[in-house]
Amino acid sequence: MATERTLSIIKPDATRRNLTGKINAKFEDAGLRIVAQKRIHLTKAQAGEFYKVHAARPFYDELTTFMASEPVVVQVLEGESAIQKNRDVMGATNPADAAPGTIRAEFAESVGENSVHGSDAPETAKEEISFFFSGLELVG
Ligand code: RTP
Ligand code: MG
Repeated sequence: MATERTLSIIKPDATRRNLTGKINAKFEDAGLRIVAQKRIHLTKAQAGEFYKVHAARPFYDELTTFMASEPVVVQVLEGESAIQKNRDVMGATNPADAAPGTIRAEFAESVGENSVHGSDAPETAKEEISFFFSGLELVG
């Protein structure tokens, strides 16, 4: 197993309900270390750029409007197999399908407003980390 880094976003439905600490505790309990973190308010254009892979999907406009609706917390998580570990802690996209104890099972409001984002592969993790963080913000 290798130490990896992944990009996580605590989405507006969760920041609005003041759940950042509870969600961060789930990451830390799973062995993930928060090595960078900041609170930002995306424009709709920035949200659209971040989620451009979904541009043709019917939920794209709803998703990017939601992601720009209120501040988010963007963070870099580090640990052994961090990408998969983070997705395991997040749970399934639709909270109705998410395993008990996962972030989405406990906190998500709907398939769209599902509290967290996590990178899905090493290449996307690298791209998504550099989308939000400069080298200076990332301690080695
Ligand atoms: P994410 O990218 O946010 O970590 O979530 P994911 O991999 O589990 O899901 P993905 O298929 O990449 O979808 C990205 C986000 O789009 C919203 N979505 N809405 N209304 C819908 O049917 C629908 N489907 C997806 C969710 O916010 C999902 O996390
Ligand atoms: Mg995804």
